[in-house]
This record gives sequence, C-alpha cells and structure tokens, in this order.
Amino acid sequence: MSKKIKIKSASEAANKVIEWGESRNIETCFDRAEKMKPCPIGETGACCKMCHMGPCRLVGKNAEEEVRGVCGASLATVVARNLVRMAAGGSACHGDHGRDMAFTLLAVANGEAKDYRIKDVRKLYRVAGYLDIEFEGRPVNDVARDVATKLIEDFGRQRGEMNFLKRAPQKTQERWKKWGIAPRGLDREIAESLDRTTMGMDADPESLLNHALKVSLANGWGGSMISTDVTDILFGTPTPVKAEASLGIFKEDEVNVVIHGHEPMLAEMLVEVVSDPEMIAYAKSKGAKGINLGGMCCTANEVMMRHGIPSAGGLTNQELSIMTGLIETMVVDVQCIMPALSELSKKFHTKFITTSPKARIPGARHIEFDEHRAKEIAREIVKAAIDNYPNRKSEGSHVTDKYPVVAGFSHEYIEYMQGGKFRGSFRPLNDAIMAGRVRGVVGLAGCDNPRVPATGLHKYLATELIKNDVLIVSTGCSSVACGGAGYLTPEMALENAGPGLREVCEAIGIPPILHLGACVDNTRILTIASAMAAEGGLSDEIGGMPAVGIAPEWMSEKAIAIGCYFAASGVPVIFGGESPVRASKEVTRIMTEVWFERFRGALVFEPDPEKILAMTLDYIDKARAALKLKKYEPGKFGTEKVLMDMAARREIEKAARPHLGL
Ligand code: MSK
Repeated sequence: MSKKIKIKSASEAANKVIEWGESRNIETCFDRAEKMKPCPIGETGACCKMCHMGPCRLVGKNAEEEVRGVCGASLATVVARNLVRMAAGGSACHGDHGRDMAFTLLAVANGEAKDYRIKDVRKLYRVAGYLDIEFEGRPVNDVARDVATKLIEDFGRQRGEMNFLKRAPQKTQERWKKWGIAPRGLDREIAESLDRTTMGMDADPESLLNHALKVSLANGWGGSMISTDVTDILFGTPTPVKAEASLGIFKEDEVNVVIHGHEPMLAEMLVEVVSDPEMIAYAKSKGAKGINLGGMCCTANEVMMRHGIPSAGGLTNQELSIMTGLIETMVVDVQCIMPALSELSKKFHTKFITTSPKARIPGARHIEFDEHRAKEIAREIVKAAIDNYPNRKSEGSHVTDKYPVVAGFSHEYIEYMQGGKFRGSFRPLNDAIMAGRVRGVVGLAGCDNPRVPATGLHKYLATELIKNDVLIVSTGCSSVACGGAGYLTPEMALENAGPGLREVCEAIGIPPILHLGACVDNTRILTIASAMAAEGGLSDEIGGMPAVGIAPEWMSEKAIAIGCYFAASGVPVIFGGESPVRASKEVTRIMTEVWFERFRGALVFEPDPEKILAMTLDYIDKARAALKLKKYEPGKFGTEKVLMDMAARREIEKAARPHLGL
C-alpha cells in the first residue's frame, strides 16, 4: 500500500480495494465519512425535532438543568427521548425480521410455501414446549401452525407478557416485574415509544429510559429470539462448519452472486439453486466454470452458519465487493444496505437487485421476493447473474486474500460439546470459570464502522481478551470482522489464547472465539447466560455473571436496542465511539449507575479501546469477587471437572445407544 493513503480499514484486503478505488476517484463510505462530519449537537443527543417549534438545540454554557427547549423540555428529557426512539427503531427492524420468519413458518405449515420444509423438528418441539403447545403424537405441520400462530400473536399482544420472557432466570424476571419493564407485545411497546416521546408527553428521563429497556426487551426476548428459533426450525440448528471469509472469496472463472442483508429466506433458496446441475450447465454455456455464492453482512452469517457459504465481509465491505469487478449480481433483502450500491454498481457490470417491498432503492432492479414462489424467484435472480457473466470487464481490484473460518456454534451445540447428546450441560464451562481457567465470557458484537479503521477495534479486543483467558462469543459483523482476519479457527487459541482458555479450547477442539450467528442471534447469548445461571455455581440470574457485552464499532439503532436488552437482562455493555447521550450527565448516570443497581446491567459508551478492555476486565473481576470465585491468576487454576474431548463424548453416546454401532 502506498504510504500517503490513510489506513481506512484494518483489513489488508479492504485497503487494497480502497486504494484501487481512490486511484480512480470511486467514492466509498470511507470517503463520505471523512467529508461528512457528525453534527456536533445531534451527535450528543441534544437536538430535539419532535415538534415544529424547533428543532431546538439544547446547548449553552448554563448548568444542565437550566438548558430548555421552547416547550421547556430539559436536556435530560430530550436526550432520553432520542435514545427511546433509537431503541424503538432498532427493535422494529429486528422485530420485523422475526415476524417475517414466523409468517414463513406459518406458510410452510399450511403447505403454501412448498419450496421449504421444517428441517429441525426437535427444535420445533422444544419451542412448542416453551409455548405450552402439545406436540406428542401430532402431525409436525399442525404443531408448526400452532407455534407460528402463537408467536405471531405475541407481536400484537396488548396485555400480559410476551411468551419467551419466562425462559429467563426467575430472578431476572422478578427484576423486570419490579421495575415495570416486562414487555407486552413488541408492536404495543414500539407504538408506546413513539407516543411517549411526542411533544407534550413523557418528560421524566428515568421513566423514558425505563421504556427504552421495555421496548428493547420485547425485541431481545421476543422479536429477535423468535427469529433465531424459527430460523433454526426451518433451516436447521447450526453445528460447526468450515468456511472462508474476506474479499478474496470471489472466483475469477465463475459467476459470482452476492446475497446481502439479514433475512435468510431468499438466501436459503439461492444456496439450493446455485448447485442445481441445470443452472451450472447454463453457467457453463456462458463460459463460466460454475456459480459461486458469497454472503455479505448478516445474511452471510445465516448461510455460513448452516451451509459454510463464504462471507465477503461486513458493513464496510459491501461497496468494496462490487469494486472487485467480479460480481455479476448483488442481491439484497433487508437492513444495513447502503443506497450507494445502486450508483456504484453502474460503474461496473454488476446488476444490483432489491427484493423487499420494505427496502426499495432508486436505480436498482426490483424482483420482489415471495416465499410462496421462493425457488422460482431465486432461479430468476441466478439466471440474471449468469446472463451478465459475459459482460464482465477486466476493470476491478481482484484481491485474493481469504481466511479459513469455523462457524456454526448454536447454543444447542455449545451445550452438546460440553458432554455429548446425553450429558450435554453448561457444567464444564461453569466449572472452568469457577476454577479461573476461563476468566469470564464476552459477547463481542455489532457493526464495523468507517469512522474508525474498520474492523480494527473488533480485532484488537478479540486478541487482547483471549490473551486474558476470556472466552468470546461473537455475532453479526463482529464475527465477520474476526473471520476476515483469520481469528475463527482453533489455531487462534494455540497461538494467542491465555493458558487456561487454550487448554479448554484444545480439549474440545474449538476456537477461542465462537461464531454464534447473525445480529438477531445475540439472543443465543441470552439463552446461554440463562443456562449458565440454571446450572449453578455462578450467579443464579443473568446479572452478576462474569460476563460483558461489547460493540466497539456500533452504528445502527439495532445495536442500541441490543445494548438495552442486554443491560436490562443484567449484562454490563460497553459501546465504542462517542456517546449519543453525552449531552446529559443525568441520562448517562441513569444508564450506568441506576440501571446497574436495578438490573445489574448498564450501557456505557467509551471511545478509547484500551479503556474498553480495562473496563471489561474490571467488570469481570468484580463479578468474580462478588461471587467469591477463585481470584483469576493467569496459569494458576483451581481443580474442576475436565471438559470432554470428542472421543470421550463418542464413548458416552456409544454406551447409551449401542444399537447404532457408533
Ligand atoms: S449487519 S446491524 S452492520 S452487525 Fe447485522 Fe452488521 Fe450492524 Fe448491520
């Protein structure tokens, strides 16, 4: 790379493409981030545009209490209202994803979406159990219809509580009840968020922030959890799978199709269609050797977790992948799609296709997805890509960098890997934490961001945390960032993990960073934390565990909603970048001190990555001390049960099921 170019991404492959683009005056999000300075008032949460007496800029040298808008709203009120609206926006987006999944399950159960079938019946029964739906001896589709119907009803529930709340530890639920944040239906909490924050409504920052927690819980333990469960039911619960990541996944001699966004319904069909012999023959008739499907952002995570489809990257790689010049079609579903892709694709031969009525982009070709005709639509898209192959020009930055990845760690598999099908539990992990072999657990999540060297904070924190014997569970673009750096392999543990974590990873043959899925799959972390609480020996609720959530490069309202539902569930969460609530000391105090007192979680903003690391280890060590666990000392462990390796697990299964001749 030439010296004069400022590092924009922490990925070498990304920087090569950025440099190539700069030499041809092709603008990307990195250039726009440089040109577009954040609004200094809005960035701190101090701008109120809820009515037309303003917008009011609540700035000035006076004390916080004295700064008021035209209506007299205080700075704390305005900042809190803005946070509630962000949480509601994020909850609506991820929640709608869950709703779409539930409607697809209903269509499958009714025989109306014939290209799909239920792949994980065991998971369907497990979810039916949570919902008190009888499943023994009933036809699978009847159970699925009841499950889908009950889940869909939960979105619009007007009274009572959402069904999945009862999956949380009892003590965690009691805290929600005590502080009035156990959500009814997701739709009701979103409507109330908009209602409360309108001019002349709720002006009490504490009450407003309570509602930010409530609407976010409706997403975390409702919309997003429904998405994770239904996706597993329909497309299979992930188990470890090998894949590859980074911009070098594209093939020069094949038709390259990129699927980008979040929802996996179309992506699942594309996986089938690209390996259809008829389609491959058609691609060969156009001079290509085959069809190569790659993923982007969280749709990539969905199909990587279940099929080993490679990922080209996260948020900041979407434009760069088109700039490789190798993409025949980029097809998008919903969420995190930069409108810039439309104009950019015209500079290359790439066909840019939108598919959701909720995410139309001017200049794109629109082929609307409909789960009732899923395969037919997927075939139309792949055919359009093949037809475009002869139009490929030599123009583009053909990078070759790619890394091996091991993904596919569902919470069910994590339980299985700790004891096999018949003795699966979280006992070994809890024991390893109690003995100090594993210092604690961090959920590393969230977006990558062009305002920092993109993916760099994920990489820094991932390596430093595992050095400190912290097990990482990752999701979303954080997983993509780690995968694109070669961190999601068991070898990463051998080379970089502290001695205790290394031993644990070696015993079971896992990476020290477990890829749990897309950003809706943060709910898998809630399930794991609940299982650890139920297992005993640590905290008997999610709060108080030696566990922290980090989103060092977040940018989306969805991240705010996730941060809030983790805080309400009892997890201290640290976000990178400047705080969107920093205009108000009062709001900052409530989100850190008051939330910690009430729920044992918090949402803290800290731009300095070294401080994020120090705060994380401090939270973990304080939780260990409060639980009276052995003081963490690298290389010095207490005694605990040894984690079972693969051979030991097979032995147990063999003994339990001799007829299978395993
Ligand atoms: S895609 S919300 S940039 S994680 Fe889930 Fe990535 Fe953030 Fe979108």
